[in-house]
Amino acid sequence: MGINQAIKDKLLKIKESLSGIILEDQFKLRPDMAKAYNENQKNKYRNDVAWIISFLAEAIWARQPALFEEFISWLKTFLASEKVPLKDLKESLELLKNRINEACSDEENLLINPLMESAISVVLSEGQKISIPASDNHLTPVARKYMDYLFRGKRNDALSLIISEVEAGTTVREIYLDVFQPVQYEIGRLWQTNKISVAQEHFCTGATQLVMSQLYPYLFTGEKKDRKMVTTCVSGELHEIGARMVTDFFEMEGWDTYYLGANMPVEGVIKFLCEIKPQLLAISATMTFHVSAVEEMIRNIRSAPGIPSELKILVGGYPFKVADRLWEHVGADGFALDALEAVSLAEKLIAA
Ligand code: B12
Repeated sequence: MGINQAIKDKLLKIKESLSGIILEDQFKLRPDMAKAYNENQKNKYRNDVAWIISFLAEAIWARQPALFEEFISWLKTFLASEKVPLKDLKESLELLKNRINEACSDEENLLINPLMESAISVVLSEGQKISIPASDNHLTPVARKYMDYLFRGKRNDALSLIISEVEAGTTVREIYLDVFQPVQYEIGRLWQTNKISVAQEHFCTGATQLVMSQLYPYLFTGEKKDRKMVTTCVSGELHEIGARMVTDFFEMEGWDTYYLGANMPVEGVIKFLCEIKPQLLAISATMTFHVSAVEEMIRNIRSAPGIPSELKILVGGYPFKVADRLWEHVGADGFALDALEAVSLAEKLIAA
């Protein structure tokens, strides 16, 4: 086993106990905080530290410090919107670094410390990272109107808006990439900055899934290619709209598509691939701490009996956008930024 894997395993093993220890350490330093925190806040604190450790472990495993920096930048914004002072975050990162250094060997700490130090400097830096910024285009007014309907609970109006756009000639591809995708990202940003509730986010996401299903009759082009693809998310991954969009883009290009959705166990995917025998598998992951599950899924698929060696595997989702060439590290054949690119890359890989 390599050192990066060993560090990951060790950190994940101690993550729960360590998060409690860090809370106690910080309470000792800051009696004011110890007095002010109720049980709920203590739980949230421990969860946040456990989260930091998970992201650190995954970034070390992937040899991608950018994954951890990106997360700390995200956390900074998230905690600021919850009125947690940045000095508290900085202090807890310092305490965490000390405790990790006690638990790990010198050789391991040589790999861990640069990430912890750069996390602390991200907290001290001016900027804040708020999700991935959306760019404006000719459908931005439609996206705004659509989101406005959703925020006012007017799901039927949101649906009618999209259907009338499509009837007027806007393609489903444009609706997906220039309306649904930026709206979902904006919903995420508003949730991250505490401007909308989890309930509002769930309502909007559910509504968009409903509207997407109403677009189903518009997906079929009539021209069928003799090609099959399967899309899945890894075990534990709940973000499924990106995977669904990717699948629908292939359907619109005449492929036969099989969308397995969120949270799929590896064995289930392997069995399905053996039955369907597709040319392409698309794996989606949004949470950074699922990247190693993507690698494990690919490794198991490639070594399973009955899987054709020509099967091409594409990966995509948030962490693959953040970390350059992460797709190679997980053993995929390629990565694409969005659903449109995914189709052209797959066509190229299969023709090669
Ligand atoms: C909706 C949503 C949820 C829903 C998902 C429901 C569902 N049925 O899908 C629920 C409520 C379950 C959820 C849960 C969580 N979420 Co959430 N979620 C979102 C949100 C708002 C939208 C996701 C979405 O629909 N995007 C739209 C699609 C179209 O975009 P996409 O996924 O990027 O897909 C495109 C490309 O990436 C690419 N692509 C995607 N997959 C693939 C695969 C291949 C092979 C290829 C080639 C390309 C490709 O093509 C797609 C189409 O162009 C995002 C915001 C965001 N910025 O994405 C947050 C977001 C991803 N969530 C976030 C968080 C923190 C969480 C939770 C941890 C919250 C919590 N405390 O519990 C949990 C984790 C759950 C888990 N274990 O997976 C953060 C992640 C931050 C980070 N730094 O990691 C985000 C960014 C919100 C934010 N701005 O803070 N979430």
